[in-house]
Amino acid sequence: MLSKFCKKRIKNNKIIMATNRFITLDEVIIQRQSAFKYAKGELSRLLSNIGLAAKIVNNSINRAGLETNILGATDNINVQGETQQKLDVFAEEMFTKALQASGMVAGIASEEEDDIIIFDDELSLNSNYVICMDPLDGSSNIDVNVSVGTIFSIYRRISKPGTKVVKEDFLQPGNKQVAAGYIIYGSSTMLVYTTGLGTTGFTYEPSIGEFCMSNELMVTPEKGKIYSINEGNYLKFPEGIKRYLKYVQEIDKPTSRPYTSRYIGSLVADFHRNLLKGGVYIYPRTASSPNGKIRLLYECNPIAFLAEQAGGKATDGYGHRILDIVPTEIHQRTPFVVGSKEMVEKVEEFMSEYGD
Ligand code: AHM
Ligand code: MG
Repeated sequence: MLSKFCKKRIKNNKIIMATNRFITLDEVIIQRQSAFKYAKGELSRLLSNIGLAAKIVNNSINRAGLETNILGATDNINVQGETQQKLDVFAEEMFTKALQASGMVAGIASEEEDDIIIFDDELSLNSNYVICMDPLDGSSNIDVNVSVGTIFSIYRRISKPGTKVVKEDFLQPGNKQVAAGYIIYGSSTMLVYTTGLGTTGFTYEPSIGEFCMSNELMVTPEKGKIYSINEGNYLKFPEGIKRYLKYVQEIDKPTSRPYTSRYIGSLVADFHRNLLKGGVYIYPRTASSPNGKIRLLYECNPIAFLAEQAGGKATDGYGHRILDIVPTEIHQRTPFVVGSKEMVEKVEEFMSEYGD
């Protein structure tokens, strides 16, 4: 749901989609920090450091075809049972270093690590924030020059500053996020983030090495015509999803059906396109993956927060708002339906009528 802040800005016609001067990420973060309810400088520094790591990773991704040591798989299998790509490992290292250097983060939960990473230098121990991240989402697309992304989610820790962070600091529901965002390494590189006052997009300008504001307030269409799902899994889908797919493929002029199928296989890229154009991304549970594939902490929650802040919706397809799910495990998975409000609600309707 759009916040009062966004509605007021839309009403007063204060949305500037493209500015006539370059306003950088750092400038915007500082301008907006007065609206933040906790200590002002901390989150700003943290977001700024995420921007810095994004530039370093972006640089390597752009040069991936030319670097001999950066493409391809490592010998490691991560906690998800997936082979780690070299760029997965590199991106994780860059983000971890930048976050520790900010001195504002006490620990990280990452897709690539079995357990939480605890920072125990004095500055980090005394800091207030923890991060959940997927350093490089869409890994299977790295080697073939298709868009990938980084996803992050920021929480205030529950444990006392001055002590080491514990798992419970990360097992908070998504509605407790203080900020979240992603970086998409695509035809251009963009950083999109929210602190609960709308969703804002920045485009990387390589000539000055800065992220510049390009989408001040991103508002997603209430309905769209794009559906994104891995249809290769069709036979394993719940009955509700099979029926929904039949519905979107039917010819019906008044509702602009059939819809268009678009699936990149990088959540960040599929979500980003749907956010701008209107659409729905679905990763349901399947017969072989009863909890779906997408991870709650560092994929679903941040994307759900951004979606809601842009006027969209995110559920598990069974009537539960993603942001209200209380996690019990760091690498917990959940079925995921996210995007334009009316489209998500339609999927919910089919799921409640036909179920699994
Ligand atoms: P990853 O974080 O290991 O890359 O996995 C998550 C990705 C999502 O970005 C994407 O939407 C999905 O997995 C694609 O999965 P599939 O190949 O099963 O369609
Ligand atoms: Mg991922």
